[in-house]
Amino acid sequence: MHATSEVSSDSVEIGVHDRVFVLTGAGISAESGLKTFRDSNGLWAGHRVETVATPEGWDANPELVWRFYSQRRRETEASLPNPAHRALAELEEKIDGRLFLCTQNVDDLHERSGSRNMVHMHGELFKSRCEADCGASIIEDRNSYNSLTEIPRCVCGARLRPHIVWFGEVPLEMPRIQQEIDRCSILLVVGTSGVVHPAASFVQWASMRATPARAYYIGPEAPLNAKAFTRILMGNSGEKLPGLFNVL
Ligand code: BV8
Ligand code: ZN
Repeated sequence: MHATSEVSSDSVEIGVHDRVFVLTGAGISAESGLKTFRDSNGLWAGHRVETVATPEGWDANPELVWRFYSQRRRETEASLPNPAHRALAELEEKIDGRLFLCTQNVDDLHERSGSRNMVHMHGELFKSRCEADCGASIIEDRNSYNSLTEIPRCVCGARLRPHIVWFGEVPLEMPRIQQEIDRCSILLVVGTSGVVHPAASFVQWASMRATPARAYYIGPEAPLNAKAFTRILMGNSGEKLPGLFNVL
């Protein structure tokens, strides 16, 4: 009696010609100890999202915004990648070049796990840029700024702001993201509530094509856009992702 390759119901088969597009959200970093937006139910460190993650909030109180992002820099530095981040980096390695990762997260846990072919569509916590768009390059910045006198300045004299896409601002790398969605055959969405657009529409874009992609969602609760997925695999990503992929 030869062993049949027992494929559990919760496994995602990846064929030799499959291209995988992965979208991750705050949920993939939850098991690393970083709060999700929903856990803070819209209140981040006691602040309303609108106050600390919008251009209006920045204009009204840049010191508060820098204090908020400085605190998240410290929290992220103290956190470690979890098995979900590592599983995606290993899959990228295994199907070399056929995996593209788009994260909504501003933490660097994917990079620290070895992911390479990726974009941060909502910016990066450890980068700052000139608020006057003077042409100076975006800088790597791990500093904390906790008072008005500390707000960093660009060479042109304008203030440096977090390199983060706030609500009402245009996400980064959209043309490349669109291109990768158009050519993927598998869309994997991990740990995002499906509330914020345009990220929440990616599954529609991938399944409304002439040749729809297979779309899987992994998380402990169904996202808002659940019905657009081929399959919902319920559970924490740190437990579900390792061993999930059946690479042919
Ligand atoms: C734009 C950086 C135009 C900040 C972020 C009305 C209708 C539709 C849209 C709009 C509207 N009014 C305004 C808009 C546009 C707006 C929007 O969508 N608003 C929402 C609130 C309605 N969007 C924008 O402004 C965007 N820009 O639209 O520009 C445009 C459009 C297309 C093309 C060109 C131009 C810009 C939005 C970016 C805002 N910045 N982040 C920072 O981090 O400081 S958004 C931020 O919240 C995240 O990055 C993420 O994108 C979003 C939601 O967070 P999630 O990642 O989903 O996390 P959440 O807490 O919500 O959910 C966690 C999930 O994890 C849960 O499902 C949970 O079950 C799961 N989970 C928990 N534990 C685990 C787990 N999963 C796995 N394992 C676990 N262990
Ligand atoms: Zn400048």
